[in-house]
Formats: sequence, C-alpha cells, structure tokens
Amino acid sequence: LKKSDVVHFILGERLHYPASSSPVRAFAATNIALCKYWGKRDSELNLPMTSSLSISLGDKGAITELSIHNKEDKVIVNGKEIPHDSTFYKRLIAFLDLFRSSRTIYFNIVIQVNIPIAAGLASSACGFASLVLALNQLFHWELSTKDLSILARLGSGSACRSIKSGFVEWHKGIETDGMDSYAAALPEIWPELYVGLLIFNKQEKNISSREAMQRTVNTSALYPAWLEKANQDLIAMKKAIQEKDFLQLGQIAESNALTMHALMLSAWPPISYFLPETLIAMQKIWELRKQGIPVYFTQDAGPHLKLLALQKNKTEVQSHFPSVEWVRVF
Ligand code: 2P0
Repeated sequence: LKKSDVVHFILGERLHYPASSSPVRAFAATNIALCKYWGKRDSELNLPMTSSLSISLGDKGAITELSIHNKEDKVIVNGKEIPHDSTFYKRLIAFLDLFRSSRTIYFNIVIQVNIPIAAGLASSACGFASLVLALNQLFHWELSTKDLSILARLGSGSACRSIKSGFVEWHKGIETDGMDSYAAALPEIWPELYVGLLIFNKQEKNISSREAMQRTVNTSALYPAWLEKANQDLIAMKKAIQEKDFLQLGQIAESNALTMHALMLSAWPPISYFLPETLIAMQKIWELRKQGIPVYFTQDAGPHLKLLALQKNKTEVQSHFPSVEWVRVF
C-alpha cells in the first residue's frame, strides 16, 4: 500500500474540498518518548514494530501558518526560505503532494519552531503534526483525532503522537493499511512532572533516525530482545503513570532509552549519538541518584539529554546542571 491509498481512504471526496481563502495557523507540541519507537514494520506507511508512549512538551513545538500560493510552493522555517534542493523541502513537498489530488494548487508554508531543528528534539514530529492540523483547517475537513494522527504518521512516525498533549500512546496496530496504528492521549495528568532539556550543541545530526532505525532492525542481533522489552516497558510505564510512581517512570524511561542506544551500538556499521558531554552528564545523573536526588534521563536520536524530575527537585537538579531548560508538561 502507498501513502496516497491511505489518504484517499481517509479523505475520500474531501480531497476536493476548496481551500479557505485566508491563512490558517496551527500549533503542535513536540513530544519526547518515554517508551521509544525504534523500527518499522512498513517503511512506506511508517508503521512501527512496537507501540510507544510519549509526553508532549507543553508550548515547545511548531506553529504552521498555511495559505494558498499562486505560482509555486514556498517553505519558510524560522524566517528562512528553505532551498528547493534540500532533503527537508523535498520531504515536505512529497507529503503535500498527497493532498493536492489532481488539482493545481500551491502552498505557502511558514513554520516557526521554538526548539533546535534536527538535533534529536523531534522537530519533524511537531512540524508534520502542525502541518496536518493546518491542512485540516485550510480545507475544512473536520477529521477525527485518530485520522489526523494517521495522516501525521505518514509524514513522520513520531508526528502521530504530537496531535495530542500530555501523555500519548501510539498503538502500533496490526493491519497492513495502518488504520489501527495511531496515537491517543492517556487520561492521566501529572502537573508535578517536568522535563529538563540539556542541549550540548546545535549541530545537525550525521545520520537520520529514519536511516538509523532501519539499519538497527536489519543488522542488530539484539533487536528481538528489544521487541520483548518494549512491550514490557510500555505496560509498566502505563502502570507507573496511573500510580504517579515517579521512580518507576524514571527508571523505565532511562532503561528504555539506553537499551535503544545499545541496539544502535550493536548495529553494523555502528551508530552512536553520544558526545563526550552526553556520557559525562549521564555519570553525573547516576551520581546524583546515589546521593538521593530523584532525577532520570532519556535520550533520542541526538546527543542531548532530557531530564525527568519532579517540581520539588528542580532547583536542586538545576544547581548541578545550570544550563538545563525546564519544560512544564501539564
Ligand atoms: C521516538 N525517535 O519514539 C524515537 C526515539 C527518535 C528516538 O521517532 O522515519 O522522525 O519519520 O518515522 O519519527 C524519530 O524518528 O522517524 C523517533 P520516521 P521519526 O521518538
């Protein structure tokens, strides 16, 4: 199945609805997975091998302003026009092509992202999610959250989780068309829970997560063990969230992230997103825990760490990591 088949299935005749004549705007928060998505069962439709669970980062994310343009597509990200030969432009345009149907229609896309782009902070997730929300408004589709999540997934897997705020679970689904692979919010809220961004540099990464996860699935001897662990972690994580058990949440998230990175080290050619600073910070976090300070981390496809802490421990953690930027989740 192709992406366009899924789009036709979801939108039907809505694919031909006229666009609004005035610009629309939509925000989507970026999300950080506590139980990671790492590996696909279908790389055309971004269908995952496992379910995953994330938290959306409050007001950190992307605002997409979308309008109809008269001659060609134009993409501006944080005030800069994106060159037409860049990978990002091509990926975005290929995604928009899905929604043009047979008509000649061009878009003006202005994206404002308030997190470092392509640094493992899931900017593609909030970018595609906000774009889908904006398309939904521009064409007055009035889609359900589930359908919006499926469309966002076609842009980038993790984008399907950015359609909702708070704790979000992406159900992996089993259908070949992926109509049961979408994200839904969990009912729990946890106002004391904070995420601390520990950013080590702003360089773009050298291998995309898309390529890295594919290589991991294809070459890591540890991958079957990951499938097992991912499943167990998800169950335990949902329990920890229900019971507001921070130590459990932190332990599962940190162990899940480290196992994902262990998979990458065991791939061939090996993949590492670690910088020396990443490892130094990890050691420090483990030391702080020995001293009784409850702080954990998670790490994505980049060198940065995201700290997990409760509101009451923020100040103390900050004294050891002065550069940390706290994000209020709820
Ligand atoms: C996650 N990551 O669960 C995992 C953990 C990075 C590390 O999802 O190919 O941009 O577009 O489906 O979603 C990043 O990969 O990949 C990601 P595609 P995506 O957040």
